[in-house]
Amino acid sequence: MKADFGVIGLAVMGQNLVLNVEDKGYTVAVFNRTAERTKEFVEGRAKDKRIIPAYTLEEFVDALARPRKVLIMVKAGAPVDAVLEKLFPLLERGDLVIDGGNSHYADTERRLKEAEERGLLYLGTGISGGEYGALHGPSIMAGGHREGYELVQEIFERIAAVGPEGPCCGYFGQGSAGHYVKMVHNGIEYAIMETIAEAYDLMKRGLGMSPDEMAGVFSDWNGRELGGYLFEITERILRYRDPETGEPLVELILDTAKQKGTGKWSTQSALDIGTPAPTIAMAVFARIISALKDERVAASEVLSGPEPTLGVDRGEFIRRLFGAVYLSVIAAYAQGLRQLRDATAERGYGLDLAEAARVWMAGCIIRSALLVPIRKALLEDPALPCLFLAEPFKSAWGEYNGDLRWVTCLAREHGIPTPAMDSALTFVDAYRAARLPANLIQAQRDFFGAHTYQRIDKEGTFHTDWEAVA
Ligand code: NBP
Repeated sequence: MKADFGVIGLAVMGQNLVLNVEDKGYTVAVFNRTAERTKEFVEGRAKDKRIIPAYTLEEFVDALARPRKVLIMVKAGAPVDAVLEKLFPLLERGDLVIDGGNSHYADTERRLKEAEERGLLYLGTGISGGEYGALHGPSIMAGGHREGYELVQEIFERIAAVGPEGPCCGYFGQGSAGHYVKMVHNGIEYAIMETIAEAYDLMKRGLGMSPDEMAGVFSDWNGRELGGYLFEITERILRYRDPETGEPLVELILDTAKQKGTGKWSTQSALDIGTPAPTIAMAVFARIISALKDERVAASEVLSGPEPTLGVDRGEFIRRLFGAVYLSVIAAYAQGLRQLRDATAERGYGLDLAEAARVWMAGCIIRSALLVPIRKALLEDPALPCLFLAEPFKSAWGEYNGDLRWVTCLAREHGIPTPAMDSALTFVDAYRAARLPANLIQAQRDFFGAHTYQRIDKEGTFHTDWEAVA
């Protein structure tokens, strides 16, 4: 009997996806570069299941029913090319290769072309939800050959998480559309995580709250309109005690965060296409600064600043902190969705933004109650330039922007960095400013570089001999 589906790469994601697909009634062939890992898997978690181990790629390809459907779940970058170099020549016209890792979208474009030249189908597919999602229902963002998606649509719909508006998987368009949507998903994830970390810092250093007290605040917020996975896990993290010491584990963890690629790529692409994504960018830079631990410790001895204690009423601060966090989280989604809109125009993806909101409703890291009104706003106006222009976000801005101003002012007065919240506020303040000081920048550019400028009182392009006038 031949397998319905094949998976190459049996690390965390690969193993759990295999078990998820098998659980839905399919036979799965598996291969991993290191044979020991395959053996361990089939003798352990995969025992007595419809899982066929292969110890060479030839054996693996031979075990699959045609057209073959192969999912690659290996480390992004060179490992994907290493697998494809050996796999492509073994496949036949009409077979499908799915790269389910966090590949850079430019790599996906290149690999897709190569697959096409060989008569193969290719899907660059973002899979979110980590270990748990892979096993119980991830969010799946596919892009590439539509005929390829049709071959696996049924499997994807059966393994995906089910949200309030259907299975959380979708086809987003040609080329690298799927990996691009996943990359921006991760950018939004960075910004929400940074916002939550800033709220934690304000409560901890600013108000002197204990992890259990902060967990109570996150639990309350999680039940409100911004509730979602990242708020839920933050509460659970804050309540977790280290079995060895009995201390809250979070306080024993080193304060340096890694940024592995997708958040950085999301920001690089935002800069390339000229779309404003400052909150996502600040979240990446916040992680970069956190990694300078030794320098920060040394600087803390020589650079003075105010005491972090906020000295305000705790109840009032927490009430208003909610507004600040809520608007910052909306800013993260607003900027990510705007980036997808602009990428579609620039890269010709044909992305459906409401569909992205639907696919993010369950299974993925940025799932949130907010995605229901976000999708509704995008269905009403598919070309919506900024979420803050639509209800209920327009009213939320009106209701809470005073809180965001107050919280970030206090944070600045007391020397507690809140880059995500600050950038969310200045993003909207700049966006809603009918006149910005860029007129002066135009004048400066014309002064030193004769770059010319436009005027508000007449048509045309102008240059001034500023030295002469001065
Ligand atoms: P890893 O990203 O840790 O990759 C480990 C796998 O890559 C192993 O199967 C390893 O084989 C294989 N591999 C490597 Br490394 N170099 C190889 C090569 N030259 N040729 C063939 N295979 C090679 O696994 P993961 O955490 O399961 O993630 C898989 C993909 O999914 C990544 O792109 C990741 O970014 C993405 N992703 C991960 C998560 C998560 O929560 N972990 C969530 C969402 C997406 P070996 O056993 O022989 O070393």
